Amino acid sequence: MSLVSEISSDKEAYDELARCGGAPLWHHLKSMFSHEPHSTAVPFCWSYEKLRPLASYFAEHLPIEDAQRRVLMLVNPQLQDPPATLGSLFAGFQVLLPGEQAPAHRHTANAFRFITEGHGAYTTVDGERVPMNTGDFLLTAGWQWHDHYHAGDQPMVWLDGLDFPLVNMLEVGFYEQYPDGVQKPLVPEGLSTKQFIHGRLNPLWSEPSRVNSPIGNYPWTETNRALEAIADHAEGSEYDGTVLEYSNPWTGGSVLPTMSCRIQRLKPGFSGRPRQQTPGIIAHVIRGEGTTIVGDTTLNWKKNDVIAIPGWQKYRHINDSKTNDAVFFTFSNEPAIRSLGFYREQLD
Ligand code: GTQ
Ligand code: FE2
Repeated sequence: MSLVSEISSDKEAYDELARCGGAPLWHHLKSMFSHEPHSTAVPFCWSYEKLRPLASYFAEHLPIEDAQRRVLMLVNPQLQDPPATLGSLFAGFQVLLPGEQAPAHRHTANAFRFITEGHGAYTTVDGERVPMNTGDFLLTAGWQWHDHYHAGDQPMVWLDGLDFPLVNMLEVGFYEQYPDGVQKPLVPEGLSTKQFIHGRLNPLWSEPSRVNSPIGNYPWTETNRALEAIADHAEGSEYDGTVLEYSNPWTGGSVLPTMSCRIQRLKPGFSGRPRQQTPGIIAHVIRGEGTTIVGDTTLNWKKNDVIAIPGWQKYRHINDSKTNDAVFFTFSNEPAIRSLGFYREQLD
């Protein structure tokens, strides 16, 4: 029997191919193998001034028990469903009021928080109470139990960063609710910071036990100390200014295997050269104001705003002020992209 005898036209062949679960690669080659990346995400700036009243509104009208996590997601205009900030990254502003308790859970996705406003809350991560104060950077690595409690007297707002779009892309997402809602402290408060923050003095009595940094909180006092010590003494990068990476004391590398988290300072009058890189970047403005040009889009930002720079789009940062510096907290998927061999950059 001839294998082609029953097919008498191209149309029949294509239809039959589809019925068999096949498709012609030659119709898709261009779209699936583009010359270079074209991100679906667009450059965007989320205005804190506009979002903050909404955080207050929902804090007043939506009980934490109903929300579990009262988070305003920062959704890229081109990534609505499923919602994401950039292709493989998520950011959102979480608000917690005095006395509120966000129940314990855990998930595969790695999370971290950069505290935008407030003090006196803490998050309990695998039995360690980790204090949260403005400017602190906190880690909740994948599959660690975490619940948040606010013991202070003013609202807390922080930026959450998670890699759940990547986790869901890879279809490796697990999630569990903690049976009792609230974890009991198992170790002294802030122990991981006390042990590991010193950087050049690492504890030798325990072996590295996981792939992420063991530090629960990188306090603002330490971050600011580094920024002030360097000030304008170092040249920094012509593209990105002075950039410091929060590091894993066990490896010297990124705090998480999927995401790198950094502090970036643009000195007064900084006008960066353009560059592009495969990982997308999300930046939270800690202080100052300025402009970031991404492709054809101009993003004007000020304190507490969040900007998204999609991967492989040419960007450059400008600090418009001649007298004040500008500081960002940034994160990206660079470690994931590098470890898979997909990192590329182009410097102008
Ligand atoms: O605080 O545990 O923004 O689980 C998204 C998912 C925050 C959290 C988010 C979460 C959390
Ligand atoms: Fe969570």
